[in-house]
Amino acid sequence: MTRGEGSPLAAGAQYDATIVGLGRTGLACARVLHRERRKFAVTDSRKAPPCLAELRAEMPEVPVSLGGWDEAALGDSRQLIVSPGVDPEMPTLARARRAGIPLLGDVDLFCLRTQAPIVAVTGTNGKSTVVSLVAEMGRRAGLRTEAGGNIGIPAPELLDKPADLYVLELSSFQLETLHSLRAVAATVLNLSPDHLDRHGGMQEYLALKAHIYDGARVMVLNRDDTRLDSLRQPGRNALGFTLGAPKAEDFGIRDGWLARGERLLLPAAELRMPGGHNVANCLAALALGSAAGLAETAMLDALREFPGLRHRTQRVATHNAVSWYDDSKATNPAAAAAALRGLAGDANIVLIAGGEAKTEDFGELAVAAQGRVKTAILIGRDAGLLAQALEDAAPTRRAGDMAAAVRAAKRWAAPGDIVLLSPACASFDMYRDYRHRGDAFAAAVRELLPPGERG
Ligand code: UMA
Ligand code: ADP
Repeated sequence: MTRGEGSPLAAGAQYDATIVGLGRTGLACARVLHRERRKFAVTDSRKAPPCLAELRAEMPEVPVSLGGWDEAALGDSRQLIVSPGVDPEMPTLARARRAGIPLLGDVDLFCLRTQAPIVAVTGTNGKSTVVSLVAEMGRRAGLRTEAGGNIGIPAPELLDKPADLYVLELSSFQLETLHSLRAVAATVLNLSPDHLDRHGGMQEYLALKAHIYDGARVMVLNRDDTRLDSLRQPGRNALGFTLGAPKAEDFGIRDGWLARGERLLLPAAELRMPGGHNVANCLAALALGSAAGLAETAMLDALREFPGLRHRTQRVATHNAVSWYDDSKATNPAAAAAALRGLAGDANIVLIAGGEAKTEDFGELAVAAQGRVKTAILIGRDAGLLAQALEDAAPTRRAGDMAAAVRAAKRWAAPGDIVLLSPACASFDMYRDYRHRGDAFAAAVRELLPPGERG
């Protein structure tokens, strides 16, 4: 039976579950339940959710209710499987929970169906980089290794990819509905304000992130981020990482080398990914990998060769001794500040930033810009907010679009300088997403190069 748009779910049907949200996650959950011949329904507040056509083609008998949530139907389910984009605190779901109906997420659905060890990564910034690194380490160590979660592959899709090791990127949204994760190693990489519109405040945000450690065999801790101090749990297995000298079995830096305790492992200069923030990512990956039992030689080989991910402090051109970096994935001030601190060294930076601000607090960016940014070229809806925030830190200029920003950057950059797109803002005012923005930057940079060097 296929229900029409907006029609109520069948009353009294006693579903095993209702899937709330029909994006990529909802569809992945539906496929799992369908395969298991479970009786379930799907609902989405949107009239035309993204994965409706696939659901109807693959499982036409599944009841679908769209354009709002049908409370009676939700109440008729033994559990609700809530997509990350849906706030579990919204009144309908809060009422269902109060009525005793358990809410779980897609990651639970996955965890309850696999025995393979899981490495779990959360944090405000660096998640995708660390997840990709650990996955590469696992492969080098000869394990079938699959990565998924917030990185773009809903965890339930991983059930189709048998593996010896799974590496999951978990957002705070996914941690909100997670109960069954028992990771072999887990970490909160770092913490700075993000998604507070949904979570309310930093305390709530931190409390959610802390769930990643529930039942974890080894807690991997960032020893440098004091905002995470309260997460320590004396008596539990823990392994730390730091950009300072490491104590005991922790990972850190000694005399320019990545080190474990006193033991030198690899010169930081041999890493391909640029920036101190990426050194921290490598150390976190080493700690996670070793907690998961991966061979050290395999991990170090992976670190030596990993080029970094696209749109994360990725060098897209060097011309006239000016290096151009695409860091479009820096959608919050802490990420852009880390890129500035990580890349600057002795070089001056021409920063291109702006877009749709996720916060009004650009204090951390202003501090990082001081003494590093020779000029900031601002674009997008909240350019004014950034201009105000950076006022005392660096000269600022406005540009109408990315091409104009790149042309202006070329005028201001001298040999030895770096031009860095690190927006500190979301992209949706001008672009489909951060990839689209990064590609627009790279294309505009290519336009400025002599034809023979455009690649
Ligand atoms: N939505 C509705 N009504 C609904 C259901 C969803 O309006 O009934 C809206 C949500 O408000 C949201 C959008 O639809 O804006 C997508 O929500 P979804 O839960 O259907 O999302 P998916 O397409 O399944 O993608 C989700 C993650 N999206 C979110 O958390 C918003 C993806 O992370 C993730 O890659 C994917 O699952 C696989 O795990 C994206 C993201 O932006 C990249 N994550 C945030 C971030 O990285 O900062 C947390
Ligand atoms: P996430 O998946 O958490 O968004 P990514 O690995 O995609 O993280 O990196 C996003 C951006 O965050 C990068 O472009 C960079 O600006 C910044 N970043 C990366 N690693 C770190 C880190 N360890 N600390 C702070 N900022 C970082």
